[in-house]
Amino acid sequence: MFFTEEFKQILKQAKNVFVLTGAGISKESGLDTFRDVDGYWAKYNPMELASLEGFFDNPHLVWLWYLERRAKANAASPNAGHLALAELENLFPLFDLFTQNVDRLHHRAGNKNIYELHGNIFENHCLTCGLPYFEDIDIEIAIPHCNSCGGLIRPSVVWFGEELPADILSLSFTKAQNCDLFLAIGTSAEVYPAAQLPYNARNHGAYVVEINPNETSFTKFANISFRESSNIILPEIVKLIKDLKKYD
Ligand code: BV8
Ligand code: ZN
Repeated sequence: MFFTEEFKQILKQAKNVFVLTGAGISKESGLDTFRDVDGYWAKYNPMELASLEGFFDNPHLVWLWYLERRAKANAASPNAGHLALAELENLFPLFDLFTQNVDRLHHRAGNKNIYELHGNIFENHCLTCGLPYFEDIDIEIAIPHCNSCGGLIRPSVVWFGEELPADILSLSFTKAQNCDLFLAIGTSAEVYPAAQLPYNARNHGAYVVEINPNETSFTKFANISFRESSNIILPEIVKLIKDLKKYD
């Protein structure tokens, strides 16, 4: 794979790396992105299923969707792209991984500095009082209710129309403005406020790299955009950095 001298210089000098991942990095692990939902779910709009209204309208259907996705995420394995990011974390003095994904494949790949902007699909909590709910979710008879207040139990993801965790969101904006290298990997950069991060990084002087087999609305703002699959190019970038450090 060809890399420009400019890109090599950036990799050599980078001290503070910010990585933003979207559903595309988990595609090669067999997990669908929102856009290419298929099969049984094709007749539903994920934007409706992943929303409070959708849950209130049909909690049983929304729970079925999350239980199916939870099982798929459990059965999936981190791919070469996830594993490369785990190596990358150890190649820079400062490295933060903010993910829009809820599948926890970055945790299983071995990254440490992970921030989940949209929650995770494995945990549950009470919609009313927020209490975590650790029992198995069995929706055969009824939707589980909170043992403390009787509220409905929901998956611990951030739904459309819901605020992101305030501490993680403000940290992401601060770090995006202070990084010198920003990698936007496998995201359509269409879901806000996460999609704002690469623009903020660019406006504060970071070198912004996009990795996506397709063009996105962000492509023209990136310093460099690789029309590549993350599981292919990320291991190449790790190898390049190791070679650059070896001969430095
Ligand atoms: C908020 C968890 C405000 C759930 C997710 C109108 C009505 C309601 C809201 C809005 C509205 N207009 C704007 C909004 C705000 C809304 C928004 O931005 N909507 C967009 C669609 C316009 N945002 C919100 O609602 C957020 N909250 O704004 O609150 C507020 C303020 C005050 C008070 C109250 C509220 C909450 C957003 C979080 C939603 N939850 N996930 C779950 O997973 O079930 S978002 C979900 O969709 C994913 O996490 C992902 O981030 C996003 C997009 O999904 P995908 O398309 O699958 O993924 P992605 O975008 O990453 O694209 C995949 C990419 O991968 C593609 O580009 C593809 O080319 C690429 N790819 C494919 N293969 C590969 C690859 N890349 C690399 N390698 C490959 N091999
Ligand atoms: Zn409760």
